[in-house]
Amino acid sequence: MRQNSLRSGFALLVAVTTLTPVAAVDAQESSWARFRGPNGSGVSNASDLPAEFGPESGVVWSQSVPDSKSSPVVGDRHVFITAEDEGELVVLAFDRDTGELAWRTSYTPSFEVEMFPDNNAASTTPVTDGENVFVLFSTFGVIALDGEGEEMWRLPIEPIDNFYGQSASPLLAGDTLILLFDQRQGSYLVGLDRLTGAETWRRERVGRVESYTTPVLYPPGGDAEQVMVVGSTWLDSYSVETGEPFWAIDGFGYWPISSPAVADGYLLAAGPDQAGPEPETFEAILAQGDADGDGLMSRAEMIGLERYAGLEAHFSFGDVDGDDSWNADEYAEVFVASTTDQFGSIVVKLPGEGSDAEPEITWRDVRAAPYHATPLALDGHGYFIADNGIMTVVDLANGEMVRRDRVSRAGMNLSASPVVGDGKMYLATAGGELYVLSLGADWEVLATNDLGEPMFATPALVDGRIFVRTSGHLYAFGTGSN
Ligand SMILES: [Ca+2]
Ligand SMILES: [Ca+2]
Repeated sequence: MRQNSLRSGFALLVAVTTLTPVAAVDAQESSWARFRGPNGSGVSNASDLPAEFGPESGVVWSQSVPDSKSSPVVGDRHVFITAEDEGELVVLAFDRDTGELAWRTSYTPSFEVEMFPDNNAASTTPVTDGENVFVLFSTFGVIALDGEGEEMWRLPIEPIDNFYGQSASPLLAGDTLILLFDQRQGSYLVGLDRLTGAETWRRERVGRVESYTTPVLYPPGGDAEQVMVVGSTWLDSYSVETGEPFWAIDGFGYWPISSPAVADGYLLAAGPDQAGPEPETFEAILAQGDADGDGLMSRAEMIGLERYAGLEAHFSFGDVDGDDSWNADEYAEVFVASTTDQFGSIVVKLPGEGSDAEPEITWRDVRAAPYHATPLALDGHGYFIADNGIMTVVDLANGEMVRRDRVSRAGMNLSASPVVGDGKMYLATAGGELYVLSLGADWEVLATNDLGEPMFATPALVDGRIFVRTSGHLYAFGTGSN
């Protein structure tokens, strides 16, 4: 499905029920409110977290859950997850202490969206203000549920036109729920009132095409003024209050998947390397393969050429108008992207509060860059972990790489993002191993835990608990001492 125009974005706002005002969001010291916890940093203040655990050890509670890619979030009372389960869009709330299912609510998709098979409508992670939870299903829209699972409001969306499927998760800045919809045409960032779903502001992202990243706030504390978006080639800063743009710098990769992280005045980002062999001109491709002579390369014509036989799964990526053919303009976008050198692991020095200085890219390395995993910054070090488990540690202040090494000699398949708590880093892999590492330039593997099932969700670390979602289970692990 392709949309010629998505400028209308959200459809009608419906079903605004009478609300009891809920206290404004506070610091939430003991929650894990959104994708990768506090401001998406991946860094928890939790202590007493175990290093060794698994299905048979360290289990505080566990539950069977349907498979989907979204990550668990933890509010004051509940652990929330979403799933697409047998055609239904599902929100599940578990008692944080006992694991008991508190409630389950489900929705029927409003439409179908063509997306990459690894993805589904429940790939974005919810956000909680501690009590209520806000979810985004890419075949439905935004839903706000209170702590009892009662619907507060809903906001249908129109289909988002991006190749892999909507992946940017919602976030909260005070009373504003912020959502990023980057797509082939008609990208936008929108702020909604947390309590009513009413649109507070909307910013069209002209010239910005698809991305899959979740924004972060800056400064990272409760007084955030800016929301920062790493999109295709651009890092944009907007006012949290009005959506007005503050500044933008380019130099980032096309179609980024890995989300940015902010700490200590630095932003870390990673863009995937799209570069293939030296690209041919569209004319040259037509000359070889345009069998019907219509000046377009159909999917069949394209993959009929030996050089492009492996392209089938990604053919739609370039097919902006959805006619199952590539024209010269569509190819040009792929061509440009595949020749860019604007990718890799990137460190940006951000202007201090109240400063007129320009943000500046202070470090970049195209080797071993993460494709999926969000970087992490802590104690002056930046950590970038490639999907194959090669970890690069950078000294943020002087922009020097201090170490690059493999987490596992056995190989690794990492889609989830690293998280840190109690002085340990946790890496959940698609292979079912959950690695636990010490930190710093001298990091070492402390434990390799076999969870027995693939993990694509990023764990949540709160109050002596590690909440891990596998393809079939949600676990709360602890040391047994709390
Ligand atoms: Ca043709
Ligand atoms: Ca086309």
